[in-house]
Amino acid sequence: MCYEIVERAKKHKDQVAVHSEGEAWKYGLIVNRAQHFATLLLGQKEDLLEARVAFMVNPGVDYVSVQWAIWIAGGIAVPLCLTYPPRSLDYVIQDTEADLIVASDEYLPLLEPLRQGKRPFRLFSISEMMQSRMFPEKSLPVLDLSRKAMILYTSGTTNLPKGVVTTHANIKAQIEMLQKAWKWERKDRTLCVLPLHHVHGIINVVCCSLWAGAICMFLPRFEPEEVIDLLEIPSLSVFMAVPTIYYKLITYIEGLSDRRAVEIKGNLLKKRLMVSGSAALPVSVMEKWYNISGHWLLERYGMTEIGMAISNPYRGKRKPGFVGFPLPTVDIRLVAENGKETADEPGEIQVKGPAVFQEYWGKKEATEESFTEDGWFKTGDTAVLLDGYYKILGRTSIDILKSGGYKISAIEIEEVLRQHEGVDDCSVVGVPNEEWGEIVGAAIILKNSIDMVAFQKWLAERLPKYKIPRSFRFLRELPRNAMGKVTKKDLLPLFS
Ligand code: MCA
Ligand code: AMP
Repeated sequence: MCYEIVERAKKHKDQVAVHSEGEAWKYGLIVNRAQHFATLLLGQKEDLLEARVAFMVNPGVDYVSVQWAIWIAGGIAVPLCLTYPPRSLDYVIQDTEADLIVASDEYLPLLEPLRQGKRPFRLFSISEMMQSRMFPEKSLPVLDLSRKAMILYTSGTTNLPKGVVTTHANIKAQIEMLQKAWKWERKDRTLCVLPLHHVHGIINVVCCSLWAGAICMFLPRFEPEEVIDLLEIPSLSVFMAVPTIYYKLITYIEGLSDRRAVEIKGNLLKKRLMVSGSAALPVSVMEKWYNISGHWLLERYGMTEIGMAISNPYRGKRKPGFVGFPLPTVDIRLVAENGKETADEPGEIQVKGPAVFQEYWGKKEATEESFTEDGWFKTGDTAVLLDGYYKILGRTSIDILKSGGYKISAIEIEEVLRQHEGVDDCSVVGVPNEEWGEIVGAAIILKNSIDMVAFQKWLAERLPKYKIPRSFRFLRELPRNAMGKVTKKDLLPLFS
């Protein structure tokens, strides 16, 4: 048996699956292409046996074909962020020990030099794969659902990001709970504007729509005007995004004439479902979006390690500032500071269920530490249950930030800043920001004066755009407690 999403696709082979690069691509074509790519990835082998296959492929038909190819060949799919600088790409490639990499042609110049690194890998370009002779279809391996399927990188309280390993069974559970809760149907059509190296884009948008036999339209990058134009397509029924995207869409629509805004509202009203997640949705954004579109956004809570866990109802009251109820198959408990389960006090959200990840790649200790002895995953998020609805209160660690829906480790950025010759010491905090949720703020003690333009360039070579500090404070000393530890709560007011 091949991976289930591909088996399902075969049942509606003549139906359109993907809209990308201005063209419509049918399920049957994508299945054939995935089988062809799988044959090439396998070469002489019969099963990739969980070999890591990293892929840096543009959103659209190529992305889906490669992801399916890796799965049906028995590999582990490792999607790479398209905007990472070479150092960040190298980290993921080395950490997963990827032997095979597939890339859209434009990324080859970026990846080619990395082959000279500690671990050489085979690099396939999409155009080379497309041109290569069609082998007689190889028999593909029979996959057990317990096999590892994907590794996604997520920032934690430690320095470098950790690879979150999910099995085919985990992914199936993550998809099926959303099919049920959000009523995905074959007649749906969705628009993907999210990056495809995170659960929100990969699972909630792309896999869920294709699992249902629906159509997934891809925009290569988020552009408010284009998104609004596409949302006006009458058959486009489902849209999912992070709060920053809704904020940007609101700003764009507020700049249009009243007549155009009324026209847009008329079209948005016809959508079946609009979802927000990945970061707290400010009540002000929810209310403004209601005025603009007539939709109360469905806010839900999730995490790379667990997929989605809590959601406002599809039908029923969506409470501003709350994330709702546990999704099907998800068990949730809150654990207070005294270590006891609580029903009426704030506590850490702990999660159990078939969607919860298997392990952090190559990090046995970190995996063990993230679960309780009786198998609950500790999210590090604090919530409270009020009138049956969960409300997220924040994170237990001040070192985890959320900016534009991206999770960022303050420690990772501090480690990078300290490598700069002009930096003596530093501390990084998340500065509240209406548009981005938080922006990265860096308090720095300088050894000697630095040229800010050169400094920004230096940072851009080492960090993806969204991790680069946006606000700087240059201090003589950092606030510390009696133990000598920087008190980040005292730093924050300096950024206001
Ligand atoms: C970019 N800029 C920023 C940031 N990012 N400024 C402050 N903070 C940031 N984080 C600046 C750029 O430097 C640039 O400035 C300008 O904004 C536009 O940059 P660009 O990269 O073009 O930004 P964008 O395309 O407008 O991106 C905004 C975005 C993006 C679309 C909201 O951040 C995004 O796709 N976020 C989604 C992330 C996501 O999917 N997370 C899900 C993970 P200048 O013009 O001055 O150069 S969480 C998850 O999966 C869990 C399971 C869950 O619950 O969902
Ligand atoms: P990531 O590791 O990138 O998957 O991010 C998961 C984190 O995003 C969670 O641990 C939460 O801190 C945050 N998050 C996701 N959805 C929400 C939400 N609706 N409200 C508040 N925080 C959220």
